[in-house]
Amino acid sequence: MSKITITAALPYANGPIHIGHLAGVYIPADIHARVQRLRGEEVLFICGSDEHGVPITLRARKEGVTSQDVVNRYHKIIGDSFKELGISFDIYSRTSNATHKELSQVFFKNLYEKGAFKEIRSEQYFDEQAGQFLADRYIVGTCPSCKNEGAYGDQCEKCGSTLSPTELLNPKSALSGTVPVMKETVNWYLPLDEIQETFLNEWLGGKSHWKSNVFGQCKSWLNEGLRPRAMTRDLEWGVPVPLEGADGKVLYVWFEAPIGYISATKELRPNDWEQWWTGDSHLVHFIGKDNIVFHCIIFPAMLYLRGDGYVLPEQVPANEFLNLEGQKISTSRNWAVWLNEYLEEMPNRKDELRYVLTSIAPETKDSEFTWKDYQTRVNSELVGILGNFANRVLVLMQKYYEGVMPAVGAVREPYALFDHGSAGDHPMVVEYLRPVVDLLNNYQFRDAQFKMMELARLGNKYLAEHEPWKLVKTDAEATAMVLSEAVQVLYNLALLMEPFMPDASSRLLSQLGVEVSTDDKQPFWLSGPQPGKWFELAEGHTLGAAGLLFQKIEDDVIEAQIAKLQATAAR
Ligand code: B3M
Ligand code: ZN
Repeated sequence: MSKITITAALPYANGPIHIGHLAGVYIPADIHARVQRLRGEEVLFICGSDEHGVPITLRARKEGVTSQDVVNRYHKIIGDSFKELGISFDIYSRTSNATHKELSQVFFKNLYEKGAFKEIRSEQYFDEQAGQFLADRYIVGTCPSCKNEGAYGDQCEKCGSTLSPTELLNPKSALSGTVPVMKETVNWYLPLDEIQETFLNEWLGGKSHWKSNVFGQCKSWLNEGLRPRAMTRDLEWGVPVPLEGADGKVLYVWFEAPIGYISATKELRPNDWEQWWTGDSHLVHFIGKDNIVFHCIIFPAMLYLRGDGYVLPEQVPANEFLNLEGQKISTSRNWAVWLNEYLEEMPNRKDELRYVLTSIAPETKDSEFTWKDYQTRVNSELVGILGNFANRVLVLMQKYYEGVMPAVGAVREPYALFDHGSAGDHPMVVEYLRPVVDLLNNYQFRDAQFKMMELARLGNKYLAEHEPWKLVKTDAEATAMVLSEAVQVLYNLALLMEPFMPDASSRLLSQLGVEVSTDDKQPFWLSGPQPGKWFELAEGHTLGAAGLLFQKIEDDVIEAQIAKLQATAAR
């Protein structure tokens, strides 16, 4: 048994969660956490709200409320909606709490005392009227490339160029509208150029087994050569820099936010939290592609400098982006399907969303969600294949055997589903169960779920081939064999569905009249030398009541969603 710390990127408490976040980060992370738990590993699945950073302060200003008000509101919305979707975090914490503030200050101090930082003086824009330094986002001006007059100090949203504040023409402060002046300030930098030589080149060089999109991005950062990066900022909202004379400065949000994983662990396990971050504990970060540099370069550099046996990430299975109806998902343009609204408007369809988003997960390249495709996948795959198979088997079992597993005589060809006399590993394990487990081990959630559905497809094909509803009139023995094989498929399918669709899995298990303890499920999920196990219900077992596993989605429901998306998009 190993300790595994699984983290999912801390969402900015600046807006609700949308389907892009779910497909890229939270659903794969949840599947992974569930599988590890099913295997009997000791898992902590950690997440929380990222409550600092400039966008939050901008939103607060725009709404005329405090930054704390903004994060309180979204922390609740986000946390509740994750819970409702069945994302099985062991803790959903937040970075504005005291534990986090203290721990990130301790972390900073520790690196400071080790001499890890370089103190660098620089000139930065300062708003004399407001009496404060201006974060890049707080400076607006004319874009040097496209002449857009509303460009920000870090980016022009019109032409997409990345900018630095000094490149802007006619810079103005977003706080007071006045022209900012240059003023000297001191900040503490991580000399990433040096850390690249002493640590990152070699450590990252050994990660060629990571996903190619992740490894490729790391390589290109290293090839370009890293530059020192400020770990403190002249800002008010954030964790204060714990040094004398550092008033008005806070820790860079990307310095303290990843420490949020550690402080959440401490909050959850005050007595043994360190064991999850040191020694032979395993660390896996689930993130989106825009977070790769922070999780594969900066945070590992911090953990390395910290020393004291701190672990480094073993895997960072970052995903690409999900688009929506032909366009990029955008919070500011309100082009998104928001989780909290989905849960309200599409009641009792949690597993449908999990299923569809896993089917189209942007694992290797950007992918796309459309409402029509969502409808098709639910209606033809979940209802048409999985639900239909389950329902046919369970209804026929009630009809012919009053739901009690019949006696099955000697195996008879051609009715057997597989070679029951096979000497080697169980044929169904080899064909279906192990491939699903192997794909999951390889972070290929999309293919794993597809392979799981193949078992349902097989079940349907098997029924169609042998037509037990006809066979029953001529051959009682063969009928018992066919239906009993079909029930066993359904039983294994119900188990296999659990990490992907936990609710539907438990509904199906109860329709099958079984309760399996977590311990008993273990052999199903093991990999390596122990190849997994094919589960069977014994003769005489009584099934539960049949019911519909999934409901068809009608056209008008989908049309209403498309119309809403168009109508509420900001222009
Ligand atoms: N708050 C999420 C984002 O970039 C960012 C992740 C922090 S993980 C420590 O959307
Ligand atoms: Zn521009």
